Amino acid sequence: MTLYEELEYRGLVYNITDESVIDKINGGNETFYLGTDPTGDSLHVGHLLVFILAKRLEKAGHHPILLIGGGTGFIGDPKPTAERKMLTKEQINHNAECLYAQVKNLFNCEMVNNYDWIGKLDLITFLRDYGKLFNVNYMINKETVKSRLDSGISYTEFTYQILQALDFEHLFKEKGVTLQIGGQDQWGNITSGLELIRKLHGTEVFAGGFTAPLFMKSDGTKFGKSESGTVWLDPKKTSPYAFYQFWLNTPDADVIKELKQFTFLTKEEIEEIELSFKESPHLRVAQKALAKEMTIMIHGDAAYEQALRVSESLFSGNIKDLSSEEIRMGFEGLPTAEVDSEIGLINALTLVGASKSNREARDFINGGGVMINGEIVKDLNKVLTKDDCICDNLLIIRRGKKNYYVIKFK
Ligand code: 485
Repeated sequence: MTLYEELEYRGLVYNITDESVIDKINGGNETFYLGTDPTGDSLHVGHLLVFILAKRLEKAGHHPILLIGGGTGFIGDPKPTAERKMLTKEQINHNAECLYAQVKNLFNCEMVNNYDWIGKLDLITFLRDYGKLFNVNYMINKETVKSRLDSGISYTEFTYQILQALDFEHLFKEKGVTLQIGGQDQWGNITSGLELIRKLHGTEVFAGGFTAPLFMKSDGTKFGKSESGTVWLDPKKTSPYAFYQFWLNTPDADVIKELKQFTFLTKEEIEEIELSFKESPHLRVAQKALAKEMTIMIHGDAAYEQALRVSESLFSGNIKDLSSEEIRMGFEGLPTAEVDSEIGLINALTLVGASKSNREARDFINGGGVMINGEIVKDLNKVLTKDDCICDNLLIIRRGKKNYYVIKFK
């Protein structure tokens, strides 16, 4: 397989600007870039595919440059729905610093910040040297602009594509960048850059664009959200355990596709997993492999071992051996009730939603289906106090095989 064929097999190709991109990719010695705007203080799993594409290109001998949009972040890439909220200078700088540190861990490559050149550009130069090269009709026909014409788009966001074009041309000139990669939503911005390069450097030079698909789950919902919201790469925002669980919960219909797209497992390894997965899907070998690869890739071996241990303890109900930190991780986002100093077990079950009524709570307790911190409790008069807490001010109730609840003392 050539590199390009491999990328196609992986499901990482959405579009390329022309056929010559294939030869250049297979040639393996181009300098390419990808950009991200500091709209938040962490990347999330929705960003990952393009970074993984970048890693694959790097492994094959290409040279990556990562651009942080410290300049474009002031403007905002138009979203299909509505105008973006403007961020303050402090927010942008803070986010840019966070992204910088995060990406450095994830992907060790040269990084640039487009504030360094966009920030220096004065209005007259911008309009004379660049604005003159962009035709408004051409700009309006970009999907990102066209889709906003009815609802309205500010002049500011309308200009965004020129700024990204200017970046591509700048990096082409200064760093020999010939290829820009991005998600499929970046197509218009990438092709604007190619236009500019051709206008300023002629049509004989090589420059190309490559987009990766945006990820949609087979049920049509957006990828990258779990029940408790966006899945971040920052372990302070999404614990490694929650991250692990996100991948572990991948639907059967998506899991093989995701193994190809997101992991560096070989074709043979994936085929082997697929075979045993199809034989007995309930064992979830494919999900386990995906969750393992991704957790190790982003958080490292130790975090994976820990996520696995927490998952297994929760599954078996044996939570006594977990550390306070692991308990917090494992129970983050579960139904929680806050109580003052003490509460009867029956009331606690109803309060936290483990039972619909006190009567049902009694039945659950009598039937031996209620555990506190991993131990069955059959005492209907049991009163929960701070002394029952398993870590600091938390205690864990389990009802039935899989339902966990948290009681938190104030
Ligand atoms: O020169 C550039 C300046 C800014 C950008 C790219 C090149 C950022 C780009 N306009 C953008 O908005 N990217 C998104 C972001 O930053 O969150 C996402 C894309 C996604 C994928 C990802 O960045 O929506 O498709 O490219 C890396």
